[in-house]
Amino acid sequence: MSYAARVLKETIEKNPGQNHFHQALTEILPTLEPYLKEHPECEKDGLLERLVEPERQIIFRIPWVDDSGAVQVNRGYRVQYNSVFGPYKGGIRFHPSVNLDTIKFLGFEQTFKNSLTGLPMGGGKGGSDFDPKGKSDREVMAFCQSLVTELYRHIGADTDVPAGDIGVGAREIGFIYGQYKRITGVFDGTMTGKSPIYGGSLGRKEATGYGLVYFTEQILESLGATFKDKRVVISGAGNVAIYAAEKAIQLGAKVITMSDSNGYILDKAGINLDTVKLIKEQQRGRISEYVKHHSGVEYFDKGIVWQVPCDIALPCATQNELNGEDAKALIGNNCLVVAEGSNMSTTMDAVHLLQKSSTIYAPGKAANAGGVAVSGLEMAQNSSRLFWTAEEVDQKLRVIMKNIYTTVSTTAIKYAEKKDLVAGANIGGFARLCEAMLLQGVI
Ligand code: NDP
Ligand code: 2IT
Repeated sequence: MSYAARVLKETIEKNPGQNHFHQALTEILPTLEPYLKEHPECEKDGLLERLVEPERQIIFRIPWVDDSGAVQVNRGYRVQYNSVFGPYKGGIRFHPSVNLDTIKFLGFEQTFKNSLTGLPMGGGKGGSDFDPKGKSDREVMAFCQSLVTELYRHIGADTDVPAGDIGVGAREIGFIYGQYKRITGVFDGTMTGKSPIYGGSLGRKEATGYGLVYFTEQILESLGATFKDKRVVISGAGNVAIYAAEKAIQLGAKVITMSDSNGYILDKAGINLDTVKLIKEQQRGRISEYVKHHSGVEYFDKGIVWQVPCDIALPCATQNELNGEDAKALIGNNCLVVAEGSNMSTTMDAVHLLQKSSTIYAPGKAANAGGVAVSGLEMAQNSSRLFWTAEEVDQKLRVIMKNIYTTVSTTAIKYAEKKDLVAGANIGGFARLCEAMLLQGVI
């Protein structure tokens, strides 16, 4: 049995029931084989065994009082995965489905993603099973303040810098940072995705979606194509989806679908993003309300966007939202590129189908790295007490996404095949992690 196969088997056995974590391990470890063969020092140094085990996992109680006066208790998590490159860095997710398994798979992926950015950030992830949907602003604030009353002792500008993810946007980050500052008495920028008025970076809100489109642009360029006049199918209607749509539209594409967990809209004339922003960012409403604003639009409360014929597919909602049947539909419709805005958007069988087809598949740890990359830029601005213009940040984001594409595509050619951006991203991230971990000794 190879080194990677042995560690995969042992890690799965050691973490029973953590199916998302198993999936991430199964997607990553086997692709590292060619690199591990070339670098026997990795096995000698127990590199993989150390990499799959988080440095620290924190689970805590979050009690808070709802608007009716009742006490509620949620569970909080922070998994500090790997600090070889810098402070742990990764988002916080609020969703009822969150458990230790979710946070571990996200933290593991994040470690590779952050390595690919080349910025000084380790990997981590956090979250809670709290559901912000339908809660008042006061309830969300009470919850966030209680979360930080425990979390503050584990985070800090040089130790662990959280950010947003599903269910955590500017409102939640403001409440979290405010309470962190109050308890610690320090304004040190811990938390990224802050509003630019009190220390956030311009361009962070847009960064994941824009970065996803910049990455996809590189893939299209390799095919001699551009976004112009392409039909783009997007899932989700949150932070990543909205700004992926915005940049794709700016580049001349037509975005024809968006969705939420209730259903999807199909607007063949091209989605009006101002309406989506109004519904989602201001009213916190449902995507179904879009049909009240525009004629000729269809709303489906069943089915999924991937059956809609398109040239480019950008999953931007959640994990495992694109399965084998969806992949078959996309391939059958001659979709050129599937690029992941969400983390682990695609099931394993769908990944295999896409890789065997002529559709190019780009994994999230490369394609959606723009968000955390601009978080890294926010940290740099905070520690130098400077603000960069939106243009400066966007320019840096473009360069980072291009560099990631170059790393991923050249690594794919060297160790697998040109189209295998999965191996390219995994080995690209791993090679840097290995080198740095070997230099820091057995820790
Ligand atoms: P948001 O909370 O802003 O939006 C999430 C969107 O996805 C909503 O439309 C939501 O619909 C939908 N969604 C969430 N969970 C599910 C589910 N279980 N089933 C169906 N639809 C669902 O989150 P983000 O846009 O920030 O995050 C989206 C994805 O992108 C996640 O996978 C996240 O990890 C990833 N990501 C985010 C980054 C960031 O900077 N924010 C960076 C890199 C990756 P509904 O409102 O109905 O729940
Ligand atoms: O998955 C991700 O990369 C994020 N949710 C963003 C993390 C960050 O620290 O900006």
